[in-house]
Amino acid sequence: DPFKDEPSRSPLLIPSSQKPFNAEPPVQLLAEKFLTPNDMFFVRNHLPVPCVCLDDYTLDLDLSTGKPSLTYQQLTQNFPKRSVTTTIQCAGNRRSEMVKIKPVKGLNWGSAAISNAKFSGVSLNELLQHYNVNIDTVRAKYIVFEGLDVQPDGSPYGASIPLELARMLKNDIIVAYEMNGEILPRDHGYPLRVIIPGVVGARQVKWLKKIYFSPEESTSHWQRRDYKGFNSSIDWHNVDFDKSVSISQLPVISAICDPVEGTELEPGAEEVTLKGYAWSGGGRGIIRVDVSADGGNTWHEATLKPNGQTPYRSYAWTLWEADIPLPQGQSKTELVVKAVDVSYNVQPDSVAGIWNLRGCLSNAWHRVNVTVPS
Ligand code: MTE
Ligand code: MO
Repeated sequence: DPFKDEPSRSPLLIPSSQKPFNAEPPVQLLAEKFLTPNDMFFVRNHLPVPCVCLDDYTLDLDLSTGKPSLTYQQLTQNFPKRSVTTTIQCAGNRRSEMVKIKPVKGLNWGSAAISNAKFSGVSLNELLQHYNVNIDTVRAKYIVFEGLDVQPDGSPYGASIPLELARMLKNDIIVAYEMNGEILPRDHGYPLRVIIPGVVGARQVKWLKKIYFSPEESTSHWQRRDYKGFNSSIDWHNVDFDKSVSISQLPVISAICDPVEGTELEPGAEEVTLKGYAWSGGGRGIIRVDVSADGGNTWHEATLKPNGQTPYRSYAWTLWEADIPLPQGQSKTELVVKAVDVSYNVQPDSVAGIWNLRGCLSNAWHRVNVTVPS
């Protein structure tokens, strides 16, 4: 059984698959803490979790500079420790809402395939400088990352981002060995994982083994045949993955974490308190969160909890809260949230127009139905 050495996990996590292990925390817990505790951080594994022995481990930078690979010890001790607090989101977060329009292929994620943590490690740029590589002048088009987790045919999990994007983010990309001040947990990539803030989870390769530059994208299944967007009329008989751009920076999203779908509020309640998250890719900060207690007819502004970051380098989510009046004399109502990022990007109002066969990028207004007994 390739899954016999899996790490132990919190019983609070809600699995969407066991082998490989995939799970999200209870959504109400997400909005409670700005930094998601490590054992509550969502888990997205495509393959068995590799068992890494540090004695045999090196990080290989295939840069033809003649300098040897680095050991874990060298990486953790010979470079300054850099940190970034960032939200990681799976492209399939909130997929379960797309499924209601038409079936899609993928794990049936609710709204919690997203979490936020402080990652610490070595700056990618400083690592490259150690190899005398200047990321601004290196001749290539992509930077490729490979993990130690392998498919039955021996090929590893791999991902890439355009070098242009890596250059923009060069001081913010880190090779992390710590998560929230603890040693990186096995489920999240022990011993090393690349953190590319503002970019989809799929490119932030865990159990990092190799980094190299290439004239083309990673040839992995997940780069070439997955994690891409399509219009709603494309289905499996007419899909052409080569024609679609790989997802990297993510669009603006938000969700109500509390109350959850189907909650029965206090009899005769006149107000409701909503809590949730809002986030946008590319470091675009959240400038406004609108909430409604009548299905989107009337809007109120939620109170944003500052994430301590600046508007164009805002990698962490913004948690928000709102006390808003409930429509009176109605036994049920729909709570809604939508967020606006610093580029004034907004979320689409409904799922139908953004449906796609893989159920990625599900960022429509988030709706939660509650009842109010009289
Ligand atoms: N890296 C490796 N090596 N193998 C994987 O299966 N999954 C990716 C990414 N990095 C994956 C990986 C995907 S799709 C996501 S969403 C994130 O890891 C999830 O990170 P997490 O499990 O730490 O939340
Ligand atoms: Mo993902």
